[in-house]
Amino acid sequence: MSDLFATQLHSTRTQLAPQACVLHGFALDVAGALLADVAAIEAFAPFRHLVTPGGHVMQVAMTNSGTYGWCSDRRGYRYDRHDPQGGEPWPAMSPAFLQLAADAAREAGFDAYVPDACLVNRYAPGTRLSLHQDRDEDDRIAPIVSVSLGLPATFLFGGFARADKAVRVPLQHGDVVVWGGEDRMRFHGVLPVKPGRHDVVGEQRINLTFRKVK
Ligand code: MD6
Ligand code: FE
Repeated sequence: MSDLFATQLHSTRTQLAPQACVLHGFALDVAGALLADVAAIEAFAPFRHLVTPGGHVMQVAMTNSGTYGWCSDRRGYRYDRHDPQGGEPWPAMSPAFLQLAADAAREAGFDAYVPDACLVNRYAPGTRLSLHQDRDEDDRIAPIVSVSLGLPATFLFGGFARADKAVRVPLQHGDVVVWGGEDRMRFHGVLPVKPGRHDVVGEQRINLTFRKVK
């Protein structure tokens, strides 16, 4: 994409559904602060490839920040207050994380958003995330706020059944996707990340997914 097009998309919005939208470039101004916070989280709770209940190793590398962290192993998916690797509480959510999540949620029509979990995902080139619903949270109405940093990716945003047709949404560094309310349980995923190098983030895509679990 040309710089001109990228600039035009800065601070515009794409509505995906009644309560789902992309806020283009919404996190650009705070990307540096968010990445510094990711480095601090990673130093304390390293990225790791979780195993699914079915025994597959996930392509996406994950860690967490906040009161609850999303975990997967042979026993199932769940949220845990402690990192199973080491038993410590997950690193607290930073002021920059909380502020960006609340600001993006408000911009998308969700007031007073206070997430209690942030799943931090790292996609190396070639990594994909197959269509899924985020359904391990008690709160099925509060929005998911998903921040893209680094390499671009194509986000898939579908319906309420896996087989429903999904739209392809190009995501750039600094874009934020918000989905909640009646659209909270839509299937979504990420196509394989194309090889490349981002000026700041390098050969990877970092995604922050904020949720309200309890
Ligand atoms: C994204 N990620 O990377 C969207 N969900 O743009 C997700 O929807 C997601 O990365 C559950 C677990 C990890 C994820
Ligand atoms: Fe998800």
